[in-house]
Amino acid sequence: MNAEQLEKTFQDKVDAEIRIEPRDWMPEAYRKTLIRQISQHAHSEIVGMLPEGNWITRAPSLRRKVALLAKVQDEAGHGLYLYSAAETLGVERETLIDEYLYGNAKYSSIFNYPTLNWADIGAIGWLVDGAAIMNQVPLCRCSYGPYARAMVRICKEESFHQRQGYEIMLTLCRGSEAQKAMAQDALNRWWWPSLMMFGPHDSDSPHSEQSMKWKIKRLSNDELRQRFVDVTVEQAHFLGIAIPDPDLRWNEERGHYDFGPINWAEFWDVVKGNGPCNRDRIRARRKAHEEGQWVRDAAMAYAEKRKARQTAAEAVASPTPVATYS
Ligand code: FAQ
Repeated sequence: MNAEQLEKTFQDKVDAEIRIEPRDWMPEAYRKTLIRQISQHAHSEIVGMLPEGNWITRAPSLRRKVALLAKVQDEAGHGLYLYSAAETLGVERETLIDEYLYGNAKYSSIFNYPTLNWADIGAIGWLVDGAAIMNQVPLCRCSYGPYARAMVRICKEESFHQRQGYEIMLTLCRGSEAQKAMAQDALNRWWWPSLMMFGPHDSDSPHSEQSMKWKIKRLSNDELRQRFVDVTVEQAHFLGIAIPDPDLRWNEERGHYDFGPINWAEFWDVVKGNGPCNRDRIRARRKAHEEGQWVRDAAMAYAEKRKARQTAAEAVASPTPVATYS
């Protein structure tokens, strides 16, 4: 088949909802787009451990500490599934990690904001994990098999994370006036950055059109953002706290909430590395990576030892046939 036929067969498969697997032919641009998106997603999960990790030692009770610890560990697991999915596309994990620690690979803008008090842990679970689920459930139907399969488990875990965050918010909102004020303050600070997580407007999103044609993305950035607003506003009403947006109102005609303009200058500034915590986040990740070198070395040495032992055992079990003379 020539390149054109290969491309057509590929697109026909995608259109027929047949998953693309690692050994299947795929256009180079599809492979590159997936490596970009999956690795950015993996980096986000790993950097995303930092804002909440900051509160593990200060959680207000043992139950809260255990739940937060489990959540942060889950994020590490998500990063690992995602790096593994990216590796099926023929790229080394070390290369990807180098690009984000020492190059300029992106990770989600949201993790460059600080967690100032315990209510922020509730707001992250409710809003950030809520936004993550909204964006990631459609990815379970992504055309690339390994990414879609990784997303199934990730979404189940994100769903638990969202609930634990909402439950923290509910507890604060049913507590003292001061606790409710903390919940409101956290919502005020996390609302707009959460809306930014979905990425630029569709008209300013260079990758969306092609990614939707390839069924990597199923819904556009703006569609997902609108779904998130519609669901979350009702949850805020239940909590009894106010979304910090004077333009927010139900639009009967559209059947959706209208909301005010997003500060895209702030978004791009954060993406370019100038958010409140970008430098701290990268510094913390580099330190953890460099201090963990001995663990990776030890794991590699152990794997090599095991392999050598296994090869030796196999040689004893099935010795090379020796020529016999009669
Ligand atoms: N931050 O053309 P588009 C989580 C970049 S995981 C930074 O629209 P695309 C779990 C974009 O990369 C959160 N950069 O791009 C958790 C592109 O740059 P490039 C992460 C952003 O790929 C919870 C440029 O702008 N989730 O939260 C952002 O079609 C709690 C143009 O944008 C995922 O990664 C942003 N927010 O759509 C963990 C989900 N938005 O590469 C711990 C998978 C856009 O050209 C605690 N990813 N950019 O240099 C996706 O769904 C997509 O990649 C989008 C962006 C929707 C993020």
